[in-house]
Amino acid sequence: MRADSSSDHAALADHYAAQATRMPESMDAFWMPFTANKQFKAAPRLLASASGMHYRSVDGREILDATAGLWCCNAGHSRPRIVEAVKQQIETLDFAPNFSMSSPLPFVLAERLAELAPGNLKHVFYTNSGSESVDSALKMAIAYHRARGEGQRTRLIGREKGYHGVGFGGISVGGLPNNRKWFGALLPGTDHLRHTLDIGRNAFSHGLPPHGIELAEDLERMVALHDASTIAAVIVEPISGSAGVVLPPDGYLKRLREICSKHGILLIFDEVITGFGRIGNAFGAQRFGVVPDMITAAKGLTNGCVPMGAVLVSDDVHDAFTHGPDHAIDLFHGYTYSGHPLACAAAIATLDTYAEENLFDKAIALGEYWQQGIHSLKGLPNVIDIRNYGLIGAVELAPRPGAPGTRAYDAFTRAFHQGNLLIRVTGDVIALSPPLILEKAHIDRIFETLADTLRATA
Ligand code: PXG
Repeated sequence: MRADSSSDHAALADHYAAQATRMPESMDAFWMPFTANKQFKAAPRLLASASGMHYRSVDGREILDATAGLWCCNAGHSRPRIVEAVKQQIETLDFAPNFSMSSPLPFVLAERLAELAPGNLKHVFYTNSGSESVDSALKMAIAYHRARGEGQRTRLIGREKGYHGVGFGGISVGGLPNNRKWFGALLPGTDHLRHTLDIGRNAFSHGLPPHGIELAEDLERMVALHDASTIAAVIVEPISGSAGVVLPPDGYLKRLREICSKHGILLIFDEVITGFGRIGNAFGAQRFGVVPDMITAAKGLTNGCVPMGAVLVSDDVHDAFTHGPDHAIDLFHGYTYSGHPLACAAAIATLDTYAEENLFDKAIALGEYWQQGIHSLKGLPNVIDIRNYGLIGAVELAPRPGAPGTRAYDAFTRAFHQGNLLIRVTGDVIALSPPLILEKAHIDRIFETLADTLRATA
């Protein structure tokens, strides 16, 4: 099909729109990520379009999105500014290299992000995903110490239950056994803090769990074991998402910051989920009053509509790379699509939308109502814990004996097919992270549907 005239253009638009909204003829070739492919393809769930708080499935049902896609569409779906900016950009400049060349938007966006960032995190390195942001930050940490003459500081400390994407660096500091055990020896020289999930002491806490600040002292144990002089960085999610929403005990992150500073260890916050308003403020760092040395971001950066990630880097870390002669390359690292113009256009319009609609305040403004809503599920069948912070929520179910994960998965499919509600499950945890544009009526609907779903799920 050619596109020489406006009628040809209209025909092309129809052709592509039809293809994108109907059931595909075959599902064999797409090897779906993190999915039980056989199970999915036997009973597929396909989304055809989206607007605001809702998806529409290929069978025409309107589905309330309680997960912001996959923790990424923080401003809701297909928002006009973002659509306009992306359309305009693709028609103007489709690609521009950023190795010793560039275009205007990466600079414009970096200034905007530096304004939003906490403390002196004034430098922005672009990636295409959270995984790439994490691997970039880990490499920067090791290279930073080397640039300062402390090349023996190479050890990277993560945390049990941590999720830092799927690159070799990310799974090595990550703490989810299924994501690690298949992939060999991983990076050498990593270690893991203990995780902070303690249902025994903290079940059904409203907001941050009161018990567990002492778990931050685990870093002192690492220092005693490895010696601080070998440790480059600690990476943690302020709130772990993929592990099923694990919250930091009150005061824990501040204590981690103190111990890192005392020993010259860089602190990296992986804010792929907590960034861009999810818990109030631009970043979790600000909500928790803790300034890390680097922040990794992605997802909400472009409202999920064009892949993009970023590492926000402190003056101190950045400046360690700038002492060479003018012709020296600062950092031997980067991606073809670092600072892609389409992603930058989407990100700028996303930040404009967040600002125009005060969306970073929503998690605080609605936090109390959200908290009441989710805790109303206490007492329903199999509910063993409920966790919430900002506009994040988790309902943990008792696993079925011998069949872990199946109870939550059944709740997920029932919510989708019968309740017209999109939730997310990991293991036996139902995780919720709605678009920040939601209103009280959506919160009511989410928890009413979830309550019905849990009552119906044996
Ligand atoms: N760090 C964190 C904290 C994340 O949550 C990544 C890194 C990796 O991002 P990319 O863009 O490479 O996927 C993530 C991703 C879930 C879920 O259901 C969470 C993520 C991805 C997919 C599903 O919890 N987080």
